[in-house]
Amino acid sequence: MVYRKTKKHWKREAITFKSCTQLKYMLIGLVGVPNSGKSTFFKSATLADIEIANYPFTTIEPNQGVAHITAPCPCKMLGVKCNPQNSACVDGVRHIPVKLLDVAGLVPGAHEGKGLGNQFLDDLRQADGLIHVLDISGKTDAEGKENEWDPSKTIEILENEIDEWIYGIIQKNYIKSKRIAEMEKKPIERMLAQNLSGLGIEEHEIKAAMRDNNPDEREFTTTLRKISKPIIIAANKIDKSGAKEIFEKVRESSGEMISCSADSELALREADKHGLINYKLGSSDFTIASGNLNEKQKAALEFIRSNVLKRFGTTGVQKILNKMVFEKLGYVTVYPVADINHATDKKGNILPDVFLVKKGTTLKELASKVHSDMADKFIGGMEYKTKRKIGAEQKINDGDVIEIIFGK
Ligand SMILES: Nc1nc2c(ncn2[C@@H]2O[C@H](COP(=O)(O)OP(=O)(O)OP(=O)(O)O)[C@@H](O)[C@H]2O)c(=O)[nH]1
Ligand SMILES: [Mg+2]
Repeated sequence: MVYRKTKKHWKREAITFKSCTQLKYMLIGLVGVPNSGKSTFFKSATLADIEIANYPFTTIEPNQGVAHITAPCPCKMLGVKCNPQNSACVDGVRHIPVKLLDVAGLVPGAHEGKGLGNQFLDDLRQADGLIHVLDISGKTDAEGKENEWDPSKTIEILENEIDEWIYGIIQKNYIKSKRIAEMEKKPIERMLAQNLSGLGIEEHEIKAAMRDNNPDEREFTTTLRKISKPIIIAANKIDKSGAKEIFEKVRESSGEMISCSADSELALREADKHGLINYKLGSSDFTIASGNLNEKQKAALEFIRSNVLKRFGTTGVQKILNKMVFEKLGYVTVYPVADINHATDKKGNILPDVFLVKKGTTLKELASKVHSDMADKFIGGMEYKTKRKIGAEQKINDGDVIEIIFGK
């Protein structure tokens, strides 16, 4: 299902998301110059019906949809059969929903209104992290046109545009925040955090960025963006000839990036959806499931197997989504249950819900996320594997199954 930003559709989304027992849906934004493959990445991860084309500015209105990150489900280790309610389990792998946002292409000078400008970036204000979809085959220039081009230049340009956008917002709020902070004798980082809450930036992140620079300095924005909206580079179109060599060169000069073939992922996901192949999220191979494949389809799939999966391990799409949530943003999974002996909710569903919480979250903090109104009745918790009591300040481990105990 895809959600577009019309009032009607946002409303539909709110209803869908509210019915799940997941308090915060991670929001991951896709950014990049036009024609780099953002919509292809989006479609491969959400299977939403959206437009993809080989010319710049195909996407104008943002597309929002649900993708899934994957993590080992405790059901396998515990030897139980689970009944997931807010997620899915496929052969012992939990598929956890996250929101994905695909926006229009960004060109140099967008912050001054070039191309489609950067107004549409406002849709990314609440993004937890950004995936920069980059054409690593060196055939898309910074305007999204087909030209020989060094992709390392695109990295610089894109990050600069994002930073200019955030810098503009900070400057609009800094003077006001400073004045109020002085008047009310409050820390500037608190006032600024209040004014920047629409950007999803928190006080401790502002404080960390202020160690090196003042908020009116441009460097402050770059530091703050790195802390609060990390970027992963998806080195897309790795399937094209010559792309691997450029990938290795750019990685040396520009740092970490993950090879990606969104186009291959889309072909595999669609073939799997239509029952032609068996292909699991993030897998390094697939099997043929139907005799209905014609010679052309077989050849296309074999090409993906030998040219992408065998050479690069996977298509990269799942690896990038997982890396964003678990490594860059530092989340772990936890499975709250109502009955620790059977790992069930009140209705008897086994391992019903998975929550994503930041590494280092304590049991008490988890309790306040699960039952926001019951913090004062909180007593403690029990962990499923050890059947031991755990205290309020104990930190959650990845994959923990926990019963939170409340007083009456
Ligand atoms: N070979 C190859 N082509 C790709 C890949 N990903 C996308 N493409 C092609 O690149 C072109 C642009 O793809 P889109 O997904 O529409 O790009 P976009 O970044 O959304 O473009 P705008 O909406 O215009 O900003 C299309 O012809 C895609 O088929 C890939 O992994 N490999
Ligand atoms: Mg697009």
